[in-house]
Amino acid sequence: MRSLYKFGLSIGLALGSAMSFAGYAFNFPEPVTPIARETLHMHNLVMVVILILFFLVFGLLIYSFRNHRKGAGYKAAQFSGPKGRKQWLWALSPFALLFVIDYGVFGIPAFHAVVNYEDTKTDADMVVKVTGSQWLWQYDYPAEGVSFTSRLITPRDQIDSGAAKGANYLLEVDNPLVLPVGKKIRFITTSNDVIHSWWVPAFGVKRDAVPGFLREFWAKVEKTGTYRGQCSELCGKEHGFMPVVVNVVTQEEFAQWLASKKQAAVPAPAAAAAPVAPAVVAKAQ
Ligand SMILES: [Cu+2]
Repeated sequence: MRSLYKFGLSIGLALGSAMSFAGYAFNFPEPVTPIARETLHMHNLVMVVILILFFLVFGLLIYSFRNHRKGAGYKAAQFSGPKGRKQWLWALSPFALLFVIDYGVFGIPAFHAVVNYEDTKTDADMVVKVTGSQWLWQYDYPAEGVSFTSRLITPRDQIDSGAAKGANYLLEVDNPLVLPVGKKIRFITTSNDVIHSWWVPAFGVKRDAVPGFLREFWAKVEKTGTYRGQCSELCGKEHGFMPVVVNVVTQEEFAQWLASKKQAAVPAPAAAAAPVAPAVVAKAQ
């Protein structure tokens, strides 16, 4: 009894401390893409079915322990002779039930979700390439000719020397990824060094960025806003310092942002006319 009490207390404390972490919640974040919604539905479906099975099985078990015990004078059933056939019924019916639940109730929607997740090409509106590096993300818009890196900007003293932590501690970057709302974005991901993983919980996407491979995923974000995520594959010393921030904006705002990025990428006429270009200097050294 004492050990049971201790067990209960430790579980309570563990849950209590987990809840005190800001930003951590028990449920999924609000889904903003078709994939995230499907994933959440799948999760809820499985959760409901396994809870029903849990209470059914344990209810039956506890009922039998109480009412069918020898101490209460219960006579054990004999499964020999012609009654033996019934035994097979009891052995096979849970198997059949689990088969139907696994393949029918879970399997079909899960299959649909996986196929949908992998379908990056149908009706894709634009392509964004995501490259993981130790320890930042690089974003390229190949068709638009825009590319930039995205690094953590949380001040070092918040991390190292106990300065008060900001609202988006470790989840803030210099150049967030900008996407238009309601467009299907086909992401292609890879890495420059080790395996990273691009993850935005509200999008329901997480895909490993593997050096030497191009892997794909997609997102069609239905709501404007700022979404945050993290690298979710342990990738070295600063794995915890390469967050993902995505600004989802309207079509017009996206067009404006794209134009401003393109302008920044074109060197100013004065710089282009300079006698020695920086690249030449670098080569000469
Ligand atoms: Cu990483």
